[in-house]
Amino acid sequence: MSENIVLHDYDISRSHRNKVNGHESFVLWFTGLSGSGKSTIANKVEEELFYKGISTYALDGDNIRSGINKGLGFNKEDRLENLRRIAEVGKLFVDAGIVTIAAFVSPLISDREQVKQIVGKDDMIEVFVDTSLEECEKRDVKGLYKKARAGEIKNFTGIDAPYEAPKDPEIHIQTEHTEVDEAVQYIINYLEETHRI
Ligand code: PPS
Repeated sequence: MSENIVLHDYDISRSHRNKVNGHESFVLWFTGLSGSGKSTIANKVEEELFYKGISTYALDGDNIRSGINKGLGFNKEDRLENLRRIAEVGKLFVDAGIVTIAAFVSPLISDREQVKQIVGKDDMIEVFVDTSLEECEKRDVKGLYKKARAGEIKNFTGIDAPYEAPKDPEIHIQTEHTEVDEAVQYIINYLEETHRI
């Protein structure tokens, strides 16, 4: 803790907010390669939750990087800082009583461990959006793989920067064998069965 910083306790807490909202708050953290389908699935999961009357908010890679994390690049240190700030924001959202959907490449196990430490182990549900590099490259929705192969983008995850798959994610979606709607339903079922919603 920095010198001369004194934390204040406010009377209205997360548990008051959760009670009023009628549901728990937590971070649903999607990790996977660029183009794996993280944002597509995350977007539809948020929609399902929202129309069930749940307070939600989505934090997404490209959006965050053009705002709060503008200026951060894709080397190891910048990614760690990117994810540290997002985790801190996620923690605030959880305290605000909101089901927070986060979709970030978050390529390293140690990156995601840091997120877990900041958010709190019990408040983070890891969703591995598992799509092979071959498939992501074939889709190449944003044309980034082509640029990375041509050497126009450095440190591109899967090409010249590593992606470490989660060893024990709470939810594992293999997109090459699962339709988007099926994946969304699987995630909603998980949240219901584990009494998160
Ligand atoms: S990270 O690794 O978690 O800090 O990345 P993230 O904040 O999720 O940003 C990923 C999006 O940035 C675009 N992009 C790159 N991705 C990976 N590697 C490199 N070098 C890179 N440069 C730009 C890309 O559009 C990612 O978006 P998604 O939605 O994952 O495709």
